[in-house]
Amino acid sequence: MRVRIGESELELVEGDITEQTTEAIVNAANRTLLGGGGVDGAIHRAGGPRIMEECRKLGGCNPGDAKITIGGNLAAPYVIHAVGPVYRDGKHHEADLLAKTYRRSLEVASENNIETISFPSISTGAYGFPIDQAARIALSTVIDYLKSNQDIRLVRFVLYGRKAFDVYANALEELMKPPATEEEPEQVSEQAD
Ligand code: AR6
Repeated sequence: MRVRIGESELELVEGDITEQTTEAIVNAANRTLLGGGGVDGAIHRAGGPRIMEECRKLGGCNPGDAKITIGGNLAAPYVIHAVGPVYRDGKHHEADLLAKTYRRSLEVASENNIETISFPSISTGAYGFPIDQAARIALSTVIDYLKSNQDIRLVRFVLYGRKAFDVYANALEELMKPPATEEEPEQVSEQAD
């Protein structure tokens, strides 16, 4: 699934983030930047030890922020290591932090003249963020960014498995719907007395 946002494209695919040939892929990292499971484990396994060598020099990364390294043996020349929020109960600024994580990743890409970038579904694995909500936040943050920044030509979400893909595809369809017109009759609800 692919939509146009201004001059840029936003694409959803089902697949493995480590196989993407965009200029950058985003890692769903943790604040140490010293590796872990899920996307993080897969990226370091496929990319080899040179990525970790650079990560060690970065001094960690706060949730909501992102830092860049080389891509090592990956097809993508760069990895942007982004730290999403751990989901607790939705009342600890998780939504704001998740949006910030996507925004910061895109800013880091722009600062490094990166025009094509692939994201995984940050925070929806080990960090437990409900994927329906995370998909809406991820997509709307990227759409807003692309509307005001033309330097990034392609943003691809790489969803792991059919289920995750469908959740993102439904969320994107909803977000791309034109807003309801004002002429629509208002819903009159019956008041119980
Ligand atoms: N390609 C694309 N998506 C993947 C892949 C892959 N190869 N592998 C898993 N996913 P997670 P988080 C999906 O746990 O929730 C690590 O230990 C997965 O199905 O990788 O942000 C870090 O070091 C899920 O939907 O990231 C941190 O400690 C999504 O990617 C912690 O996990 C994210 O799952 C970060 O947790």
